[in-house]
Amino acid sequence: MRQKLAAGNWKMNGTGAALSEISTLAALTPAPKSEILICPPSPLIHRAADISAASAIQIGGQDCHAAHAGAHTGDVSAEMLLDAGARYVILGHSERRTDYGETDAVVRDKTEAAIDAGLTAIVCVGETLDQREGGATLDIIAGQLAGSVPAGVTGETLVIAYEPVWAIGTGLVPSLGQIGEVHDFMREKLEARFGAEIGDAIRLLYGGSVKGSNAANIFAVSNVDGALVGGASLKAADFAPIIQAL
Ligand code: G2H
Repeated sequence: MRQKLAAGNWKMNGTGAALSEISTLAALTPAPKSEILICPPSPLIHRAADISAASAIQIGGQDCHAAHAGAHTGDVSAEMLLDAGARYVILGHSERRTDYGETDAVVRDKTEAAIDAGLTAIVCVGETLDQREGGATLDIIAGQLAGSVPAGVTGETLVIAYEPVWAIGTGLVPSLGQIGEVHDFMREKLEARFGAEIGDAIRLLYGGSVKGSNAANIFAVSNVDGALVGGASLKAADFAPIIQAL
C-alpha cells in the first residue's frame, strides 16, 4: 500500500515571515493520514525543519547540484539540503528545465546525487501544450522517465510527479481521464523497468493547478498517490483541504 503524499512547492516565494504557515498547517492537520511535505526556498529550509520537527510535516528542497561539493557558485548540494533538515528534493521541475535548460541527463545526475546523499527525489515530468495537441504526450513522458530516472531506485528513494507544463500555475487542469491515462502509463513503464514490486511502490503525484476544490476528484484517479502543489501550498488554509482530501 503506497503512502499518500501531499507535497507543497513554494517555488521562489516567502521570507522568514512565511514560516508561520508551517505551524498553522500543523495545527490544521493533526494526525494526518498522508505524508505532508513543504519545499520552501533554500534559505528557509533550516528554520522550516526546526519549526516542523514537532509535527508530521517534512521539509524538502526544490533543486540540488549533481556534484557533492566544489566550485559551483550559488549552487546547493544534496548533502547540504540533508544537513539543513530536508528529506526530499524536487528535481527536473519544468521551470528548471525551461529556465536553466536542464536536460533529462542533468536531472538523472542530480537524482543520483540526491539518492546517494540519502534524500528522496521527486522527479518531475510533463508535456507542453504543443506536445499534447500533437499527440506526443505518452512518448514525451516515456522519454523523460527513461532519461531522468537513474538505475537502482526504489519506492523509498523515488517519487514521480506528472506535471503537464500547460497546467502549471495556469488554472488549467487536464481531464481526469487524461491524468489517469498518463499515471497508468507511468506505472506500466516503471514496472517494466524496475520489476513489479519496485514499480508498484514508487509514488506518482499529479501537479498543476491543484486546489481544494479539485483535489478529491484528482485523488480518486487510479495511480494518483498525491499531489505536488504550488500556489495552493503557500497558505496553510489553502493547503490543508488538499491534505484532507487525500
Ligand atoms: C506545478 C505546481 C507545483 P501550481 O508547478 O509544482 O504549481 O500548483 O501553482 O500549478
